[in-house]
Amino acid sequence: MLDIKKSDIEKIKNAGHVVFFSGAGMSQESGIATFRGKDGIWNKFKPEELANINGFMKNPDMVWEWYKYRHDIVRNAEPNQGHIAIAEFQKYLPKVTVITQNIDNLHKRAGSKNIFELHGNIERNYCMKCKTFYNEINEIPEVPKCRCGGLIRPDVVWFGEYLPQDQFQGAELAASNCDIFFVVGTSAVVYPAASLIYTAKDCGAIIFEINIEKTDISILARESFIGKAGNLLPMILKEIKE
Ligand code: BJW
Repeated sequence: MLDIKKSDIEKIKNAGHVVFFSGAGMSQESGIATFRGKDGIWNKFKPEELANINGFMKNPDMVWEWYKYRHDIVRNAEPNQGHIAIAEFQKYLPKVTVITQNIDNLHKRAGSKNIFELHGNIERNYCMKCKTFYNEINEIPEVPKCRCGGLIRPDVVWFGEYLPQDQFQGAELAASNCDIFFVVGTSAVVYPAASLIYTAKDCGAIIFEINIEKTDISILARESFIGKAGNLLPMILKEIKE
């Protein structure tokens, strides 16, 4: 059940710019595991061994194999009703921006147009030495080498690495210039991505949260809608369409 006030529906309908800021919970219903929590990836794997440059340099084949495994899951996954609803919001609102921490490309595949990817994209890879980009090599079982001899790594952001500046700057601009900022399926503990919620709030946006449980940022939200993104987003969309 969606418990949203009529006045909030009106605010969304009249908004000039709506941002959806998504995390791993957004894709949970597409069969992609979240990071934290009971069934999270970090319960089975150690981030310090897999999601940082030292782990990769120590054991590149193991890290590559882990990304190959996750790439297979992403490739076989489909956007869920939540991704599809966000894409459909574009038809009913003047400006919609998606800022995602996810690397799975599912917002794009659902049809969203204006997307900032803060933590990269698992479908791209690049040479650490000459920075040449490579797609379509995720099937290779061991870490591939570039023509220049450099190691090829996934184009994702590991702990201790800077976010792609163009993506983060675009996201900051969107967060500081929007009327409504939806925070969907993120624990909001990873920075600087989570700082965008504070940016949006400080710049006057109304924050709505969609999550299966309350988080550290629930206190910033006008409403925290508790439930699955794939259920709640289509319900909000339906209200906007009426
Ligand atoms: C549902 C649902 C459903 C489930 N519907 N909801 C101390 C203070 C501040 C910062 C730091 C600090 N110590 C270290 C840092 C920096 C660090 C950081 O933030 N660490 C914190 C963990 C403490 N940040 C960095 O290192 C970043 N870079 C940086 O700071 O650069 C500057 C710098 C450079 C050099 C030197 C020093 C500084 C980079 C962060 C990169 C994050 N990378 C990852 C991996 C990406 C690649 C990969 O996938 O392999 O990004 S980690 C992982 O966490 C991934 C995610 O994008 C990110 C966020 O996770 P997310 O999306 O929130 O997922 P979960 O699992 O946490 O939450 C899921 C939520 O969904 C839950 O709330 C569920 O309830 C909910 N849910 N089902 C709705 N159906």
